Amino acid sequence: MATVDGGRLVVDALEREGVEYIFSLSGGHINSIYQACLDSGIRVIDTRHEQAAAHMAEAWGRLTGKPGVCVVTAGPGFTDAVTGVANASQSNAPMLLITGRSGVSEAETLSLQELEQIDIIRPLVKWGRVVYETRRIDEFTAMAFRHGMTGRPGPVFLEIPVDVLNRKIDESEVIRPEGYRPQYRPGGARQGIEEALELLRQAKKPAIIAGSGAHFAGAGRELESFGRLIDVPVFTGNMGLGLLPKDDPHAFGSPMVGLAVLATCDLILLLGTRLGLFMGQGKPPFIPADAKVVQVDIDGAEIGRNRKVDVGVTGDVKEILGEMIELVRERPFSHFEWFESVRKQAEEGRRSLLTGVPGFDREEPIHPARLMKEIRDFLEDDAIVVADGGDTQVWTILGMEIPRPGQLLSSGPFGCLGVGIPFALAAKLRYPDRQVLTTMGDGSAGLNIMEFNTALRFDLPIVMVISNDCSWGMIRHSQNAAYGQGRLVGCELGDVSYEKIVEALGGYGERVNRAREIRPALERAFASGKPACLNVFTDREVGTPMGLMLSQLGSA
Ligand SMILES: Cc1ncc(C[n+]2csc(CCOP(=O)(O)OP(=O)(O)O)c2C)c(N)n1
Ligand SMILES: [Mg+2]
Repeated sequence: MATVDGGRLVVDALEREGVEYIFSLSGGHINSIYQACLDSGIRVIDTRHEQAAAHMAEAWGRLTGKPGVCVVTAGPGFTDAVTGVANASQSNAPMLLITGRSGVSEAETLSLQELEQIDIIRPLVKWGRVVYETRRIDEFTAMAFRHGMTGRPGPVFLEIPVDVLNRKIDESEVIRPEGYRPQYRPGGARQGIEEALELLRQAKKPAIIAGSGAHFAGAGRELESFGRLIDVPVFTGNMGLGLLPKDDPHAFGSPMVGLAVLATCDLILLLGTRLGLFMGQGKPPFIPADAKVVQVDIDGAEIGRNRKVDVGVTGDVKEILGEMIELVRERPFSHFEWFESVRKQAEEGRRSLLTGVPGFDREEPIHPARLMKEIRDFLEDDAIVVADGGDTQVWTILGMEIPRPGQLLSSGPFGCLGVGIPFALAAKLRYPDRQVLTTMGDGSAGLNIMEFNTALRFDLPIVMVISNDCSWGMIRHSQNAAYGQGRLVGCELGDVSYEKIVEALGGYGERVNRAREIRPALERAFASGKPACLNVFTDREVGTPMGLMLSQLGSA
């Protein structure tokens, strides 16, 4: 009988799950996985920092709905990846981290890179285990996929000690799992669905807010039909952005831009969105204090977080919306008048969001809102935008119109600066024929800029547009607001030629100072066919309400 080693067993399991890439940085503890990849269809995308590999795996998971796989070596390789796992954990993104470890036989001998990794990662993952037997590696990898993909998505973790990984065993000893995942997603209790619909029917001014849960359930078509059937404003947030086509009159964009409408609602139907940061913790103006709330979530533990919910239904958003649609068809109702009364107001609000800010028309210094408008007008309809940075990220989320889901990626509630370049690389890998652009604060640009080397090596021509205010802007504005001028600490970064760093790595770079130069620079950057950096100098004095909110953190 043939023998196999642990690396082969990992790769067998990944291939069975349809994995195409692993995001990684090399190390002695994971060599046998690399070797098995060479003889398989799986390509190793090696980054310059494990954090970036983890971020790429998260973005891959968000874009495909299946866990992105990150493989890192023991000890420092693992600790470098932890930030990426933490971000994926807060964003409910499907991702699998496989890490090497010093050998079981060397435990407590002060061997190379020995660390109790599982204790560090436990709070960040849905499920995490150490594999102690080579013959069970395939089985444990299958378990990791089951845990990662069942119910609410999130990161999972597998640690394989180097002696377990390198051991060769007889093929006949290997446990090969089969039929290890559910084929169908959970629907909600019928009575709950009927109660929810009854509240919706009675409401005078209802709205829907759909989030990442609706995206991961693939509920776009159902959401579109349901919005149209009962005529309600549909807001979308996080990975749910773009679930309705942007020209659908029911698509009201992000809740952040629709606060005026939301503030007048008497019922909110939450579909796969948590009542956390981006939902103002469920408080006004996101959700009026006296509004009724119906919440649908795949994770019952999310229902009623931060505020009272009138009806909570646990289950998959697509399944539940499907049932609701059938029930409304049997007994139709519509909120057309209310919907019509707010549609124009919302449209106007969205139109003037960027152009209405003072300084928008100025040539120099460029207003960040102007930068976003220029980017938005330039990009093709299927482009993917990644938002990174402090104020820059907020301007991007406010400024972009997202035609389809998965076209705007930001760090999510973990607020992790530095995701931009790795997220963009994963997006380009997934969609080589589409424009991929990441906006970026100058501070954030510094965190993972070496990944332009990864971009060059794997021919991933992303475009990074830095909104350069020569500082950690969001924090500078919040310090100013809280402590006054003259009390700034640790915020200034100076004028750095980031475009030259990218040029030095082999990419394309340009500096931009005037508003009218933005569009031609974007054209040249994309036409270059290389990974590119536009270093755009923007108005240092412009902050965002989010920055001011930060200044009040802890003062309540
Ligand atoms: C990894 C990480 N470190 C620190 C912070 C705290 N932080 C939030 S916003 C911000 C400033 C970001 O500056 P920049 O990237 O230049 O964007 P700008 O606000 O200037 O647009 C900082 C340091 C964070 N969110 N993430
Ligand atoms: Mg900045």
